[in-house]
Amino acid sequence: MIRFLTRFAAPLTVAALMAAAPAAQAGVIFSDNFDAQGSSNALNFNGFTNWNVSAGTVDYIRSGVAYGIHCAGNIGGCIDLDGSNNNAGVLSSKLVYDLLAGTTYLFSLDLSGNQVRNESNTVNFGFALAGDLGSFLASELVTLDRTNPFSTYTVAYTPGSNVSARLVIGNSGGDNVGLILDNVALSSEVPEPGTLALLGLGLAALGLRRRRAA
Ligand SMILES: [Ca+2]
Ligand SMILES: [Ca+2]
Ligand SMILES: [Ca+2]
Repeated sequence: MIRFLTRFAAPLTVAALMAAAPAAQAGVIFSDNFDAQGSSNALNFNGFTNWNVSAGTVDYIRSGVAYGIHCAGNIGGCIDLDGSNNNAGVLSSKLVYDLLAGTTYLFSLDLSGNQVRNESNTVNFGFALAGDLGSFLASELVTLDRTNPFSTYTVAYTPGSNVSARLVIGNSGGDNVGLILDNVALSSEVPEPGTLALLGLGLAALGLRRRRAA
């Protein structure tokens, strides 16, 4: 009977610890759906609440109002990342985020194809050094054809040491037709679930060894 308990108690302990471990805490730090940014289309718009247009131009779009462009969910506002002066835009967050070493940050956004012209466009987005927007700490490239529907793309970054960063989103090229941007979010994820699971396994193994030594 004692043998039976020893053999089967350990897996039960691991399962109990893993069940007790909380899921990753995803804390939303910032989000912007552009729906309250304005009530009409605005070409070469540069009056964003949360964003600087650090290079080129972008257009503010109201869903379905003109140009045949629809925002995520077919409602509200969104951004054409290549404005109307043949110089595609770069958006950078007005806020500087002090990112902590060892914490994982998730920068996500919704992108669709340009919806209006048969061409592909590429957007680079990520975390850039606050004082040097050209220096990306982590970034992702997304290339979409005209008809690609809205989908969510995410870049994850875990700094090795504390760093001050801005969120940067830029479309390549400059022909007045870019990818359509909506639903930007920044969140943090601590602690990582894998770490907790490993901790649980470690504790369980320790308990088993102690029980055998006794
Ligand atoms: Ca929107
Ligand atoms: Ca445009
Ligand atoms: Ca283009």
